[in-house]
This record gives sequence, structure tokens and C-alpha cells, in this order.
Amino acid sequence: MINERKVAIIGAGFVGSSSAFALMQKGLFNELVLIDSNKAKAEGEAMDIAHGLAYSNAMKIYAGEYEDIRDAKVIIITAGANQKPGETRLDLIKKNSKIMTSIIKEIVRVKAEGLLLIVANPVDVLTHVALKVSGFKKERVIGSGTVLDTARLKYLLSEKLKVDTRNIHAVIMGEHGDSEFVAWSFSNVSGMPMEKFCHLRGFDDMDSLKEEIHIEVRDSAYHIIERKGATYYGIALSVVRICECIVKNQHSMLPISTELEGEYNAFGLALSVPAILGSDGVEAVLELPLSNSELKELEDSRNTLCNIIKDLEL
Ligand code: 6V0
Repeated sequence: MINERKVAIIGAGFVGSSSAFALMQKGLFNELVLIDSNKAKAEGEAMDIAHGLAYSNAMKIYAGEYEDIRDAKVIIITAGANQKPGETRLDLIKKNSKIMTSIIKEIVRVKAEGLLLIVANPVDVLTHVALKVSGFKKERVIGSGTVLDTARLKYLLSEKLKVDTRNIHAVIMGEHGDSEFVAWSFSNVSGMPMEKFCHLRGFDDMDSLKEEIHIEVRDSAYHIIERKGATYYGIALSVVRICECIVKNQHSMLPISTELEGEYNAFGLALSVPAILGSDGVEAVLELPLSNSELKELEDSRNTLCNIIKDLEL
């Protein structure tokens, strides 16, 4: 039987341990299992985080085995090599696809019942790999998609337009990667169309502003990696947000990665699209009536991912 308050994280590197630390502080779960092929690393991270429990939430945190995750509500997979300077996310595909396959086989072996949350990159491709290798129904396999990119977009817009991030409604779609795009036609600030709000804030050249923001969001990870070698705090909070939505059955719209079966004219691949998320996983994919240019951008993402997936032996 599933323990609704138990979470597992596979991969205790920068992203896995930051996610564990952020989840511990949020208090969503009362049991957290960390697994890593480097057992000592998982143990060290679990000990370090657990030493803060006295000043945070009461919960159990430990390094475990696959047998320990059978009843976890959410199994977060962050294991994999990370992006090296100059390396695109898609360069990582072969390496991380193999790692993902081996992990999913373990999850299937122990008959784990929870939802899978794929975070390792390239996340859209690995969400598809996880789905295919597991044989789970698609609602159970969720990729973190462009949840992080969307947070970056909202942050950059809020800085530029001097408005609270939480008042900005905007979404990044497509691929969590170089072909991602902003669905500008759906963006607004507390209901006011984005263009109108930008004019109000003194930005009249919308094309330049849109271009600048899009490039900055798309290249954010590269800029951080150039400076500190990896990105992990933003994604950790994105993981917390997705878990919150699941644990509290919030039915929130989040741009997660999910396998499409005809939506947006895509079949048999996972794309980052707005979807409603709740305690059973993906409840519905929202098909936004995108503008023609946005549809073209979505097609670019779809083609990019199709080309990768067709070369994978699954
Ligand atoms: P890291 O710090 O190298 O950690 C990876 C961990 O995975 C290491 O501790 C490894 O020992 C472990 N590992 C490797 N193979 C296995 C295995 N078979 N079983 C168990 N553990 C294993 O990398 P980092 O944590 O920085 O990044 C992890 C992944 O997250 C990478 O693929 C990143 O590209 C990806 N990110 C995804 C983001 C997103 O928005 N989806 C954002 C940032 C990073």
C-alpha cells in the first residue's frame, strides 16, 4: 500500500540533495529515502540534512535500497551525469538514457507503486524512456519539464517590469532545452495582457523585449554552469512545487513533461506542456490555442525530440 507521505530520491548529487533539503523544509513528507550508486554519498547527504531536523520538521531521512521505495508516493529520479560547460542537454542523452533504464528496471523489480518524477536531463526524452521501460500508465510518469524554465521566465519578467512574480501568468513550453519557447499569447499580469502591461511600464518595443527575455531564460542554465558548474536550487524548488501539487491534490496547472497521444499533434513522445496535476499524477493536458508562430516553435521542439527518440533502442 502506498504511503502518501513518503518520497524517494534516486541520485543524491547536487540536484537530488538540494531537493531533499528543500523537501525537508517544506514538511510535505514524513519519510524520505535517498538512493545513490555511491552509497556513502547518499548516507552523508541524509545525515547532514537530518541534523537540521531539530530546527525544521519531524521526519525520517535515510539512505536506503530499492526495496525501501516500494510504498513511496513519489519517486524522484535525478541520477545521471550533469551538463558540462559547452555541452548541450541533448549531448547527455545516450549516457543518461542508459542510467534511467537501469533505474527504472529496479523500480519495476521491487513493484514500486508510486508516481515517477523525472528530473535528470534531457528531461523530456528521459520521461519518454521511463514510460516505455516501466510500462506504467502515462499519468504516473511525470517529467519536471519546463517548470523551472517558467519560474525563470516569471522571475526575469518580474525584475524587468517591477511587479510581483506571483502576479505574472506566463509559461514556457516545448522542450526543456534549446528549442523551448514562451507562449506569449497566453501571458498576462493579473489578467492584464502582457503587451499592455509592458507599455504601462515603459516598454514599447515588445519584439526586442520578448526576444531578450526568451534568450535569457533559454540560456540561464548555461550561464549558471559557466559560473558554478551546475544548477540545483531553482530545480529543487521546482521539485517541491510539483510534489506539493501531488501531495495536496491541488489540480494546479504546471508545464510538466508528459507523453502525448495526439495533443498538439504529437504522438509517442513526451513534451513540456501545461497540464493539470493532482494526487494521481497527470489529470489532463491543456491544449492551448497557440498562435501560428508558437505552433511552429512547438513543432521545432517536437521534431528535435522525435529525432532523438527514433535513435534510442527502447
Ligand atoms: P550530480 O551532482 O553529478 O549527481 C548525479 C548523481 O547521480 C551522483 O551522485 C551519481 O552518483 C548518481 N548516479 C549516477 N548513476 C546512478 C545510478 N545508476 N543509480 C543511482 N545513482 C546514480 O548531478 P546533478 O545533481 O547536478 O544533476 C543531476 C541531473 O539533473 C542531470 O541530468 C542534470 O542535467 C539534471 N538537471 C535537471 C534540471 C531540470 O530542470 N530538469 C535542472 C538542473 C539539473
